[in-house]
Amino acid sequence: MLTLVLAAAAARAQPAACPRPPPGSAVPEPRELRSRDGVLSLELSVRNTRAPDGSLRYCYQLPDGSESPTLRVHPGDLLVLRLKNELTDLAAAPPHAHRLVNPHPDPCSRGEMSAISTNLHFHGLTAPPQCHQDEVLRTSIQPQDRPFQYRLRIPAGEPPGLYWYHPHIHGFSAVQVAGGASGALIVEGLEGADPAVRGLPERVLVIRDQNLLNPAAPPSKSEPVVPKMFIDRDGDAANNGTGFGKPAKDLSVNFVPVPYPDYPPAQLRLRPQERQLWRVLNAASVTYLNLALLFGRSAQQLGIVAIDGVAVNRAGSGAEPVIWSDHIGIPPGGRVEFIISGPPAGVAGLLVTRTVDTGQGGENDPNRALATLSAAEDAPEPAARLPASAAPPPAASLPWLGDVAPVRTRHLYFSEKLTDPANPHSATEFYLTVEGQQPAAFDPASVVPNIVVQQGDVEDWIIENRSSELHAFHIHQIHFLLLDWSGIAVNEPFLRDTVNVPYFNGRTLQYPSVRLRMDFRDPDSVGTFPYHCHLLEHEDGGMMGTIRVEPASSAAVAAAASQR
Ligand SMILES: [Cu+2]
Repeated sequence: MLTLVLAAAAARAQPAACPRPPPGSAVPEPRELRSRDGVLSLELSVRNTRAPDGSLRYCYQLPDGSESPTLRVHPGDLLVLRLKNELTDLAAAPPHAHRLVNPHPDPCSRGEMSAISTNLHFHGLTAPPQCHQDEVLRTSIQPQDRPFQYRLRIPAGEPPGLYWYHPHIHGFSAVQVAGGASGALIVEGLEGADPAVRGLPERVLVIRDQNLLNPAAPPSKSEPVVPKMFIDRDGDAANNGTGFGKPAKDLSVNFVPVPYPDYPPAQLRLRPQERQLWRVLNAASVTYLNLALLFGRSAQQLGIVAIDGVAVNRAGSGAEPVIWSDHIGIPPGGRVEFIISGPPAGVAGLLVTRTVDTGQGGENDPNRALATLSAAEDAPEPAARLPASAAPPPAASLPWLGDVAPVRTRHLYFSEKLTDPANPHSATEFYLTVEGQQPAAFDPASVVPNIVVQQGDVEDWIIENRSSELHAFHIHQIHFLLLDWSGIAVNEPFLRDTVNVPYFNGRTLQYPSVRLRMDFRDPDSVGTFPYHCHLLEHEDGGMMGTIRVEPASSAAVAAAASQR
């Protein structure tokens, strides 16, 4: 009895874990934390709870209870983040679950992952893959640990733009991220790289996914009738090829859920025809986005200025500073920053995601609304605005990646296999294999990297998809250049850290592929880190490998260290 009373008192002392706005709410802006005098220091707790509606929620909370703050830093700043693991075992462990017995005392060397382990990945940053910085293969923080300090220097040459943080515990990434454990990180200075955004009000929109709030509901009567629903190999609603029907996951906009089957949109207000910079993060665990902004039925032009945290006119590429398009595809993990113009007074705007054909084996990502835009003279301004003037960014210190000849070409491929080929309902194993090696689900206990390169190398990787669904290739620490998409040269004049790889439909002579120019020139990339599918159910299922970037030479390492 006394224990119960004490537990209740302890629960009252803490802010409610992971509160969420109801469907149809105004889109809130995440709390913003800005660096001061070159330092951003914060305390963050990761918590979870089972909500009254039965859904599992995970969140990062500041001491005042606000969720998923946006971390705003400048190149060269120091980020000091003390993370307290307050996860509880909600007894809904995914199939890959195993519990730690006598965990290693040092979180840096623990390696083992369980449902209540956590850590942080700073997606897109070129921070070193070292413990207390951006290391996820060994770092495992347990609830009994004291707050774990992340302490990393934002590289002086980090391109300005949108990055993000999320947990990266192999086997448990999907449940934590789909539960809501994610937040935005902005490297300031985009206005220097791109004059088009100077002085614009800016909004951070984090699109997350989560298990369906109304899984048993029939589709809305306003939708065309779709064929019978099937379940894919991850247990999600499978792609039915129509653009309608039950989605694999619900989506939310800054935590405002937009649930199936009626998709009540979240609410955004802005001034008539106001131009804003939208920084959109696809923090979904498996859902692809294909964003469009409709006024009535007409899709508006969106001015893309940065992708995956890098301005599209990054010095040296010779690209235009703004790429105009009426739709924007974003794979899970990807970010796009773009200029929008709000609707005129009296005209309703609607932010939607259009259907994505994920393949016969993929999830159902149907057409659906996300948010309405209403224009009013008295609409509140977003909390942040880009500076109206800016110095140009420092010149890139290295030649444009597209102008560098690769030292070698590697071949990798995505594939899937039923654990019991005779039983279509048996579990699926997910592989990301270096050609010539044996396909195997990623083994966290393995200490042998799949690939070894030397710092300074530039390589071309041809990554095939031998499965019947889309995968999103992501590599930690570095950015790459997309050269070919399914054998067709695209030579994009900008960089990415996450790229969609088209699926195999069984009818082509060759598997679909991407060709990427991989950049291991930055000394901060030295160390061992993963590459994987960013559909986190696939990553957790084994679709991951590791690469070790070895120091170019001891002299080069000393020179690099002295610059930090
Ligand atoms: Cu995948």
